[in-house]
Amino acid sequence: MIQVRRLGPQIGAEITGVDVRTLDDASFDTIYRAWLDYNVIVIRDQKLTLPEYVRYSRRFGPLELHPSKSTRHPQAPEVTFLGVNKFDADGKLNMRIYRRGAGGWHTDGSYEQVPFKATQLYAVAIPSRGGDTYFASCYASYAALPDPLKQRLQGLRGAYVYGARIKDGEALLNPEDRKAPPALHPLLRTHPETGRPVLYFDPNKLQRIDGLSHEDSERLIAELRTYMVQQGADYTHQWRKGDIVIWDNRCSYHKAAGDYPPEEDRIHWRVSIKDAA
Ligand SMILES: O=C(O)CCC(=O)C(=O)O
Ligand SMILES: [Fe+2]
Repeated sequence: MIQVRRLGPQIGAEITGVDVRTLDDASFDTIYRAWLDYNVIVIRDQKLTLPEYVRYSRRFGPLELHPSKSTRHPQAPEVTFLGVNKFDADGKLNMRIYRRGAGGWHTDGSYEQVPFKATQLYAVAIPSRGGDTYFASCYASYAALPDPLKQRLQGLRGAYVYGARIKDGEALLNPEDRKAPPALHPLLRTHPETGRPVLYFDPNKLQRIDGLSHEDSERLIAELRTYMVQQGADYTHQWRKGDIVIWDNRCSYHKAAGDYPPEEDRIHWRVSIKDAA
């Protein structure tokens, strides 16, 4: 019997009593609704092959091929490997792989013309300690903005490029994929399915705020950073092997802790789910 249990005060819910390989439509609807309500959904104890994972993921929408081609799964290009090939040939820890997603609060796919609807991770190997993923609500960020700031943000758009604001941010891209033009998105967006307003913001990939001087853009970016994580609107996920976690990139921020023992494995299969254009 499917059950939904709230995890954080505003975001995060755990689903129990399901095997995603044999889920009927009514149970999937329950998961999808809970996902819209709680933004981050955890399903424990799943034992999946790669094709089973891909098949389940597609129920949320078509899958996007991630631009980091070198980290795509060799047998399924729509799946990205996280935590694989962590050591270079000379035995040195590759920090781009080890700390992937740990460079700061962000939302996935903001550099796309249509940003990713969702990201889903399946935990294949989990270290003995550390390696959590942190989540925060963009609805709460919007709600915390003072009215004059909301007014200033009306009509402003961010220009997003993969890795724009982190050192060697494009390192996981092939050289030929590094010069994509920025994607422009309003800083205040309405979630297409819930109709609720959000602060849509990703300082890692935000090259500049369109139409502002460099100084004004930098000042506003610094100011908006302070609204990303609101007290009582976060959730920390402590992974167990077999967990599936899906988050809504249209209304949540996340980051990896990036703190687990590097000699241990932390491996996820990741899919990026497309939004309707
Ligand atoms: O590994 C994690 O905890 C999250 C990594 C991340 O940011 C992502 O997969 O988009
Ligand atoms: Fe991410």
